[in-house]
Amino acid sequence: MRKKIALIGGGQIGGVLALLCTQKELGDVVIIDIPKAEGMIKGKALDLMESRPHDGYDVTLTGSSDYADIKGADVVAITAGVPRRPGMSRDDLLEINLKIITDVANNVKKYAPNAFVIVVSNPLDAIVYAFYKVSGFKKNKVVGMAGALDSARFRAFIAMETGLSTQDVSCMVLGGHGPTMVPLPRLATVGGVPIDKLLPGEKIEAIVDRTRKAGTEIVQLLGNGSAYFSPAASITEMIEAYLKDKKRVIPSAACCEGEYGIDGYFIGVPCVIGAGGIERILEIDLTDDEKAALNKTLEAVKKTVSETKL
Ligand code: A3D
Repeated sequence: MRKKIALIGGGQIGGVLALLCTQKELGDVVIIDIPKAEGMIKGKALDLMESRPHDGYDVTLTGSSDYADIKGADVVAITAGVPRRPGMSRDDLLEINLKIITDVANNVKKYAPNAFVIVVSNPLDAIVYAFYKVSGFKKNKVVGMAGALDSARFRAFIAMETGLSTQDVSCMVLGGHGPTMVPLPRLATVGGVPIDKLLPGEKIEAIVDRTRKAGTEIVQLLGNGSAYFSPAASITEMIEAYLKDKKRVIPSAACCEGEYGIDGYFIGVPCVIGAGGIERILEIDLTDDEKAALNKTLEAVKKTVSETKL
């Protein structure tokens, strides 16, 4: 039997995510949105159904505003909410997206209690925490997508600056999904070669800075929303890792209980994603500077989480 993937929110990210999940034949896709947007998501689902003959994929897509349609979903990816506009920080979205995630969490708990849930709505670190608290799901079944995207951006910039293949770039970004995130250039390599052998120090610093601000760079260019192709690709990678039990190591916002000295917060750490969901958090030794940066990002995460009052 095919797997079932529920996408809560069928906007910019949700639409591209539906396309990527079907092109990879990861499972049947149900897109849920508010009643006002039902025509739009039914239209996207039908449009994708009609592109099946070209690509030859056999999964089905449907759009609905009735949560009963996510019944028994194996994976739930949540992009419901509002995105940033120029001049807004991710934290500016908290009030509205918190109300939405509370409603979504209650419905996911009711209809898809065994799903692996990937939260994407911003401010990510607080919204994933809120989903966890409201749903009561086990910590291995709830994760925030952020590190996959932040690391992909870091990788893309390294590839762009070195002129080498993105495929060979490996790197990691830890911490909260915001300006205090912690890219780790010390661990970045291209085909196993450390990047400080390929790029001068000031270029590496510029890449790190651009990575931290990459979301805002896209918001400013688009003018009416935030990035959606790369977030959708990052979510797809996580869904695939879970459904295919790939044991991928993907930086993700996971609930730490003692790892990295963090307790009870979701924050970006290297995670093993397989059939058990977040199967393991990998702990690596950090330098004093990296530890200080992680503490700073933790303070930022604690601040937004405290505003959820959960
Ligand atoms: P957008 O295109 O506006 O889509 C959001 C969709 O959610 C819309 O179709 C809404 O109708 C729908 N929605 C609103 N309320 C509900 C509800 N109660 N139930 C179901 N659906 C609802 O936004 P987008 O797709 O560009 O972005 C979605 C979210 O992802 C935003 O909060 C962004 O800030 C966030 N985002 C996160 C990242 C990360 O890396 C964490 C990256 C990019 C965007």
